[in-house]
This record gives sequence, C-alpha cells and structure tokens, in this order.
Amino acid sequence: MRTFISIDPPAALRQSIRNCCPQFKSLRLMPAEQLHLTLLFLGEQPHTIRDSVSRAFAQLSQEPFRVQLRGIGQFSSGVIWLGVDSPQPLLQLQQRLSYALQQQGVLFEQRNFHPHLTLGRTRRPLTQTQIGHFSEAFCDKEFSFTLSSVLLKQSKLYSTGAVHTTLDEWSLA
Ligand code: 2AM
Repeated sequence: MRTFISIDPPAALRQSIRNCCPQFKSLRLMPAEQLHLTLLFLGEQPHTIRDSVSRAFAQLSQEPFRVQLRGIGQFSSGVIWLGVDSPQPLLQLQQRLSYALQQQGVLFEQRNFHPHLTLGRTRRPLTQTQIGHFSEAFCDKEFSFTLSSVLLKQSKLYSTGAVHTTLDEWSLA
C-alpha cells in the first residue's frame, strides 16, 4: 500500500480554503474534501503499518496545538500550496513521529519536510501575476485550527488523480 500520515483540517475550514482559491485555465484545484497536510510520506508499506504507527504513537505524548495556515507558494513540480505559519510544533511532531517509526523498524525515505497544503496542480508553473492573485485572495483570511488527531491514509493512483482512504486515526493527548 502507498501510505502517508495526514493532517486533515476541519471540513468547514477546508471548504473556506477551497472557496478562496482563484480559478485559472491551466490549474486543477483539489476538491475541499481532499485538502490535507502530509506529516510523513511513508510510501509503499505492508499492511502491518497500521500496528507500527499505533505503537509509534503510543510512545509520543503530544498535546494538541494550533496550526495556522498562511502564505501561498508553488513547487517546480506544479504544486500550488498554502504554507504553515510558525511551523515549529509541527516540525517537532514530524521529527518525533519519524524517529518513533524508525524505532519500530518502519523503512521510509527521509526527505526535507516542507509543511504545506496542496491547493492545486498545474502542468506549467503559474506566472508571478497569477500567484499574486492567489496571495491576494488569501491575504486577509485567517485559517487556523487545533491539531488534535492525525490519520494514516492509503493513496491509490489513477489516471484521473489520487484517491485517499483513511485507514486509521490517532488522537493527540
Ligand atoms: P503533495 O500533495 O504535495 O503532492 C499523498 O500522495 C500525499 O503525500 C500528498 O499530500 C503528497 O504531497 C505527498 N507525497 C507524495 N509523494 C511524496 C514524496 N515523495 N515525499 C513527500 N510527500 C509526498
């Protein structure tokens, strides 16, 4: 299974974020229900990953904390994203979970973590003017939520795009 650990903002917030996005011809926006932050991309894993993540989580004692989403950017891969303001607590959680999973013997590729919420994808990068429109649409909005749980998701790739299914959920305590 192709898996990842996801943070899902509350449904109402995801809808507000989606409603803010300007539409451009070349841009494929994500549906509101798919808006998420990837905390850890685990890639191909056996079905035992669920138990491994459970054990890793049991080792962490992480209290819920606020996450503030702010700042528009794009990756060269054509991903348009919304960033995270003051991401320190999130980075710390990512590192601690990553370490705990390695202690459980879970193998996955370690990459630089750039927390972001993918808003849409384009074949060709958006122009500076288009990115400016995006930033303007988001600039006076406050998108924050309390992170109280994380999810293990499976990602199935189809020609029409990825379909994500939740396999399990763990609460921060
Ligand atoms: P993206 O939305 O920025 O592309 C499921 O594919 C999730 O894992 C998506 O949020 C995707 O991020 C992320 N993802 C896919 N491949 C990844 C990789 N190699 N490293 C980190 N994250 C990845």
